[in-house]
Amino acid sequence: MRILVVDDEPLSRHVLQAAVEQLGHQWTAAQDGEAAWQCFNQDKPEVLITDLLMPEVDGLELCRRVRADTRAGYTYIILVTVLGDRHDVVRGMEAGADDYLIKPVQLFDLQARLIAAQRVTDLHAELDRHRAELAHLARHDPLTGLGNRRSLGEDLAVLHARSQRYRRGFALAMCDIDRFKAYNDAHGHQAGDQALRAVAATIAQELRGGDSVYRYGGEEFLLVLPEQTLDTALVAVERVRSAVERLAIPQPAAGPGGILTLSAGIAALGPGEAPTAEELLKRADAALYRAKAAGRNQLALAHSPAR
Ligand code: GH3
Ligand code: MG
Ligand code: MG
Repeated sequence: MRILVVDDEPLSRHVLQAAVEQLGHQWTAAQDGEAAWQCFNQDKPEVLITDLLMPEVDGLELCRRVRADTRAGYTYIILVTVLGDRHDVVRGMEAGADDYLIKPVQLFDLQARLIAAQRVTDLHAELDRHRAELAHLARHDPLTGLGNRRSLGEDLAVLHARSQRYRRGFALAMCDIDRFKAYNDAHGHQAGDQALRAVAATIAQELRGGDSVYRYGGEEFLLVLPEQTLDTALVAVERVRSAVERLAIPQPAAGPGGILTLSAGIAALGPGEAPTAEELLKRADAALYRAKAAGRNQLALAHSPAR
């Protein structure tokens, strides 16, 4: 494990360092609480072994700061104190320490504490992994790996608020695969899933930095294009449309030699315009409907009330 050893008395510190090293762990050392806090921030250690009484930032304060740190990973804290200051240990445990040792520290006692520390930090690492996995699952669509409807809602709210505050525009494009029901009917649902994955990957690949794509529904994808106007969004979405066409996925419903295509409706929020994100989505959806009605495999721009 990576262990940070803190003690203002050089001798105690060296004894601890030697013991930690003998037990096969890596260590860094600090001679006071403030230096320890800096070491902690640089390279969050798995274990902190700290003297309780130190000038200025003492062991208690260090415990509090470490526990207030919100980064992933758990630092197991062992307080070290002299027998006479034992009563301070309880305050230290309340401040976030996990265990304590009485000076002079015996190798055997340290070894036992570090076995417990390893178990606890391993458990926390596993919890962190599960938490990250859950957070990912909550925001992503399992089939395509794209952001899901929920993450779209969250991201769009942030973008919309920012656009209002800083008077920045953005564009949305609602894309929908053409005659996808027929594709499924002809090739089966599994092939349909594969086509969805291919289209999703292609859209993601065609987007430029700062733009994002979400799976809005079954065969619908929503592109979010910050800082874009209707005209510039049109160029970006046309790039996406033609890339999907170039995949040349056979689509029987499009006639002999037909391929799978995409239609899209684009809406943009001009700087200083006030519609809600929902209103903008509605406009993009209405434009998509017109693209479909006009024959599919094409884009349509939303009519904003101002235009
Ligand atoms: P249009 O050109 O008007 O958009 O026609 P469409 O057939 O694409 O539209 P419709 O809304 O009638 O059908 C969408 C189809 O998309 C129906 C459904 O079976 C298919 N679909 C939706 N989600 C999935 C999915 O996760 N996997 C597969 N394989 N198909 C899906
Ligand atoms: Mg469709
Ligand atoms: Mg649809």
